[in-house]
Amino acid sequence: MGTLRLILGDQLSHSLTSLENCDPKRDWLLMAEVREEASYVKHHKKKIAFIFSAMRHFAEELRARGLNLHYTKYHDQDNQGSFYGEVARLCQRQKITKIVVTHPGEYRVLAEIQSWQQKLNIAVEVRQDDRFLASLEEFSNWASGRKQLRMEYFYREMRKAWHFLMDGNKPVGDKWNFDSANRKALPKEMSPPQPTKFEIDTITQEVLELVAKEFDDHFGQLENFHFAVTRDQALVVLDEFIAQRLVNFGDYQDAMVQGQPWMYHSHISFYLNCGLLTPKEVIEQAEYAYRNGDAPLNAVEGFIRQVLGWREYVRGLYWLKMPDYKSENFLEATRSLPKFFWGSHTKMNCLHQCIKETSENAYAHHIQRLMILGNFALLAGLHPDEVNEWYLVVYADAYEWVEMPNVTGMILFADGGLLASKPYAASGSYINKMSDYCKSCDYKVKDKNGPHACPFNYLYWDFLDRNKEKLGNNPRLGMPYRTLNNMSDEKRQTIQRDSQIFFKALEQDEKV
Ligand code: FAD
Ligand code: DLZ
Ligand code: SF4
Repeated sequence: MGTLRLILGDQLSHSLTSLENCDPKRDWLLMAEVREEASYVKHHKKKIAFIFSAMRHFAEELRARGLNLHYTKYHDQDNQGSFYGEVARLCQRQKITKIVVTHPGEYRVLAEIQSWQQKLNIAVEVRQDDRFLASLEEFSNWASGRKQLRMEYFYREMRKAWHFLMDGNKPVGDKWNFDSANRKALPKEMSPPQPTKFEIDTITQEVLELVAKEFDDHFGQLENFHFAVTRDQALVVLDEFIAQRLVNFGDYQDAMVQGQPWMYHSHISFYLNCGLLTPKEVIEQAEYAYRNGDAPLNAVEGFIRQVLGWREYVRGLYWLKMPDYKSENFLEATRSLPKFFWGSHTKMNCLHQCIKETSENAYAHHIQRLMILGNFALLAGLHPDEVNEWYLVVYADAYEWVEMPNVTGMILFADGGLLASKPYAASGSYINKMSDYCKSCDYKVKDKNGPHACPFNYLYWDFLDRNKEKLGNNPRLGMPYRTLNNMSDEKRQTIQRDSQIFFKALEQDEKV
């Protein structure tokens, strides 16, 4: 007579609530590599390899703690292929009187778990996930009665509640946000350090072989796998970020350089999201670096805002708005995802570089995801379902709770402005300012129209024109709409014509 404690692949934390008051003699822990999770979308090969390897390493640590763990490997003969199948199998084999699980990260998994009590006739307890700094109830209380849910205000409340970067009641430096200092292009003479890399051990090697065999038709490259797969290794990634890159994180947060996928970013989202690191320890280390004089305030505040602000905020928003959030499509976008998102060539160098790096690394930094890939998806009117699926597939840090608000809310404005006060739309000149991609592009960023013009230039105006009814009254778009309204009919027609030629070529699968 014992409790079954299910640990999911993104719950690799020893402090997990589902492990509290575990009886090592009577309780069973269950971890399972299941086909359903690995293929409900066709995750990037590196993402599957990372999760399976991190799961197997975590399982070893649980066993070393003397806990009773049942671990189902992908190739195990009796593997039932789903969480439910594996839970039901263990319930049949052991005398299980209760199932305990920490709140999962995805709505579909929660709905599934909530059905088990009836199906198995065993009590199911879902415990809070206290690895986040705001509980779902706290977020919901904050959101209650507000018309707009701006991250900035939530972030300030979190700073006060947790007393991060505060001097008494005031924010350190007398300002909540130093973002205006964080928009520099990378000077030519600067070269960001290489990311922290780890050797492949026997566990990872076995997993790499499994993925190569079973998921060969999935997107992305498996070669050059160097992710951390244990907490100790993830802590090394964090330490090296704080010591080597945090100092420049703020200044070059928005910069993009061809051949430099990692820049001065932290590369810790993989580890935060699967539980190898906690947001609290990450923020504390960054604040310590500032207090110690090792990193400037614009960098440290900028970094803490991402983890304490954006990360907690998108999770709160996801759970507040699901399941309806999944079907939001405010701008009524319908276009299919172009094939080049899956790796075939595009002449648009910015997109080509970001997709190539995504395929190689299962990673792209924020501004690539937002202002190149996301910007194109917005301007081209790609359907939210297809864009959401792509982002969920291709990044090793992607789980629906964090991916969907970023896609539906941040890049596609599909929630009608719940998350963002205006769409993040930009023409080629922004990309040219923040990157060196345009120098090696077939298109000319300075040309506004015609066959050689940068497509972002005419698509930007076409997007505003197409969506005038829905966006024309947005106070933050006053300037561009005034410019659009002052354009001659001839200019507008040229923009429309170029956009139509471009979209037709996309539809006919021509190389654009
Ligand atoms: P850094 O730039 O070093 O930032 C530090 C940390 O802040 C990140 O590790 C992350 O935990 C957090 N963070 C930063 N921005 C965000 C954000 N907008 N939302 C939530 N957390 C944030 N992040 C994911 O973790 N998983 C996703 O599936 C994901 N999908 C995204 C999709 C789109 C369209 C966009 C625009 C952003 C997405 N992000 C996602 C947010 C962000 O791009 C990544 O967290 C970041 O690039 C991860 O790299 P890093 O660890 O080097 O981050
Ligand atoms: C992403 C993923 C994959 C690819 N495979 C597994 C798996 O086989 N077993 C598992 O427990 N978790 C896996 N995960 C992570 C889950 O998808 C994640 O835990 C849920 O989406 C809940 O957030
Ligand atoms: Fe991208 Fe346009 Fe620059 Fe080419 S010219 S890299 S398409 S922004």
